[in-house]
Amino acid sequence: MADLSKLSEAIIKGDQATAVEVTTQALDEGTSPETVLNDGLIGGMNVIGVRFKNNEVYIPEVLIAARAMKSAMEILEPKLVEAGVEPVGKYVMGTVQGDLHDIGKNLVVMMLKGAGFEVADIGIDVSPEKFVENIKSSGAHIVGISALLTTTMPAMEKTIQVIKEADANVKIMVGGAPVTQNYADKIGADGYAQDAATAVDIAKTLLN
Ligand code: B1M
Repeated sequence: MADLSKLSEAIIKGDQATAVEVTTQALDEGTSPETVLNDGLIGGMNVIGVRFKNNEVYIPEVLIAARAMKSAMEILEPKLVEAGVEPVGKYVMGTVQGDLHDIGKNLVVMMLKGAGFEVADIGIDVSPEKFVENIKSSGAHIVGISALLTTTMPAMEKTIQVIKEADANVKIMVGGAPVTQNYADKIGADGYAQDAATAVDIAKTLLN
């Protein structure tokens, strides 16, 4: 019988081969894809999220864990689709116009995926119009905007204005090193997170 705690442990350690092996074994034995996802993969990523937040692990460990998760997800995803498992929420994420930084954004995307969100990552230097287009085409519940430069923070405010004017029924989250809760409140965002693990907590709160 596949041991899903071994799968969580493999994600935490970033052990791709074991993650793939246990996922395959669990599915072959008839464990539901949802159980494999929740008890194995998401369980492991949650641990990494908490450790990252507490500075017990750093960016390389998170990236390695996310890589192991991605390999296991490649096997699991078709089974989840067959089983009709709904994502916990749909999320569109991009770096604001004029800004090319994406390392932090990518980490947030990985953690959101790890928590069961379906994420459309629309990249860097994203115009307000492209945000709106993608929110509408994906039916996203939440849009995330990342900025790393003080000079691109005003573009964040502009993006929020355009999204609101487009009447897109979506919650708006912002983040990135220069962004603060005060700034988020000032520009009318619904949520702010200072790191990737908190971003997942805030996103879950915004769904309710
Ligand atoms: Co740039 N850069 N950079 N840079 N760069 C900074 C940001 C800077 C602080 C360096 C410095 O001067 N000390 C400075 C900004 C100063 C300021 O605005 N006050 C700066 C500058 C000036 C520039 C250029 C203008 C340099 C130049 O060309 N003269 C230029 C701008 C280009 C542009 O964007 N138009 C530039 C270019 C670059 C590179 C391309 C070389 C490269 C980016 C590569 C890439 O991203 N693919 C780069 C890098 C790597 C950095 C530093 C060194 C590292 C940024 C990073 O990845 N951090 C950075 C200095 C530093 O931070 N030490 C710097 C790690 C990452 C995990 O953290 O992105 O904060 P972070 O993400 C965190 C949280 O903020 C949060 O979660 C993440 C994980 O915990 N988070 C969110 C992020 N997005 C979120 C969204 C959310 C929620 C949470 O919800 C939606």
